[in-house]
Amino acid sequence: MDGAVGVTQQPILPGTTFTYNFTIPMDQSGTFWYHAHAGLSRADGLYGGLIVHAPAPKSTVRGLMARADDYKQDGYTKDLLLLVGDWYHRPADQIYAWYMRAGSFGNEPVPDSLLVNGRGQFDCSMAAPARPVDCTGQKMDLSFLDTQHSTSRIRIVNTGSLAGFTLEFQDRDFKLVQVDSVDVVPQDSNSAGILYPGQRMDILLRPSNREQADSMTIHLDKECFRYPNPVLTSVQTFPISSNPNSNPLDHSYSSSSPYTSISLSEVATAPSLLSALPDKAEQTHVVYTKIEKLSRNHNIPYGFFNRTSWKPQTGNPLIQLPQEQWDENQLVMSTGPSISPPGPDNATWVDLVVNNLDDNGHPFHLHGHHFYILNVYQPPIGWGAYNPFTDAYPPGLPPPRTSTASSSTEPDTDTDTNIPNTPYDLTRAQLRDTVHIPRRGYAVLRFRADNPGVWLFHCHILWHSASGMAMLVHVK
Ligand SMILES: [Cu+2]
Repeated sequence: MDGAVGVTQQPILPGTTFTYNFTIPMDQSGTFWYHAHAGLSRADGLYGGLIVHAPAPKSTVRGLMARADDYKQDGYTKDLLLLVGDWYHRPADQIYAWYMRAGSFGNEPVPDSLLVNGRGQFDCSMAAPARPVDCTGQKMDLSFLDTQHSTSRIRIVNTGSLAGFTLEFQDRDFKLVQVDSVDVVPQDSNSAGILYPGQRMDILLRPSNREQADSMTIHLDKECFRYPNPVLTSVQTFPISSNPNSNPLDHSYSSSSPYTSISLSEVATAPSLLSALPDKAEQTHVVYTKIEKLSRNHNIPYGFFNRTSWKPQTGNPLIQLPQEQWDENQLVMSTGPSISPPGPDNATWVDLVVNNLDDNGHPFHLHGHHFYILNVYQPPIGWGAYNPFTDAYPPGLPPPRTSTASSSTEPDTDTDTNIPNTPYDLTRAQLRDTVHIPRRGYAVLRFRADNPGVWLFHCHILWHSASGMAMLVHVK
């Protein structure tokens, strides 16, 4: 019951109710969120946080997602949620209609502002008559984040439709502890990003060192902003501790920070979570994705995986139909146990190579599974596609070392034969459920197909998933 309309259920019609009944494994906890997976409702505000707390520690907690729990020593006193996302001052169907025409040239609609937990700040004089906004002129602060003498856990979700963002604190620092609900090697900074739509990061925010007012700044990533929207303030600062002299629209911030910003694409997963990762997958699948403005589609931008632009199956959802009855809008990657008898202990390890031929990066999310990101590549020039069935080794990586060790100047030892024949540095794999694949680049994702069902794999930019940038993973 993951809510994907056309895949696992029909839409929940207005005035009706639907009860989600699902079991959360003992070993899964962290920051998640719920949101509409029908049409464009997410952009109109149908979302909220979903926090899964770890069970009380018992020595029996086991498995892939077992929490390291080693940061308990950081002892936070407050547990807070920040739902941050871009925001449009018109209903999502109007925004989408603007995008889905030849005249947009595939340039995404640029948001008007951003929201933090459903509220925002906006210069009311910029409100366009065609885009009325309920503007009170009130300054917004984040004083609920203010814990003067203790550490808070802040769970940050990008609930937006388009833009990633970087989050930065002035006169405060934090420890990054989880990304996508998975423990990472803790890292100190006062800034982290880019958090793309769908992604989450958990930080332990330390108390302010000084008496002066402190604040939080959100920088919306401009990669997808390809035409100007003069009403948008893409860098916004919100005061945390109250100070009558602070100006929430003041974008200047101290550059004397001792930290460099944490790049989320490089954050290492806790080593204890990598022990399950095998050297090789049992199955390999390769797909290509792009936004195409085809003449047969009247130059309207549609998202594609291979030659298929996804649309939800109408009538019964896919999970209730034999695969032969799925319509032509469903591109499916099927996987299942390679060993008999089938069962969770015999689940197949799968490599999914995703080539992003598009001129934009896209944050892809897989339902039903976390995956290990083995490699993400952005070519310096041209395209960096990888087809494991025809290419000797992945672009951007050196050829794998072999066990012959003929070129080695070291004397032969027994350890030479233990070098795995894999081009990937598995010690640097990242366990996530969303991966940003840069423009013209690719990613290699390895996951254990141990959750039977039909799962959507889709770009988490709403305008892209709505226009078809999605496919299915059928775990039999
Ligand atoms: Cu996208």
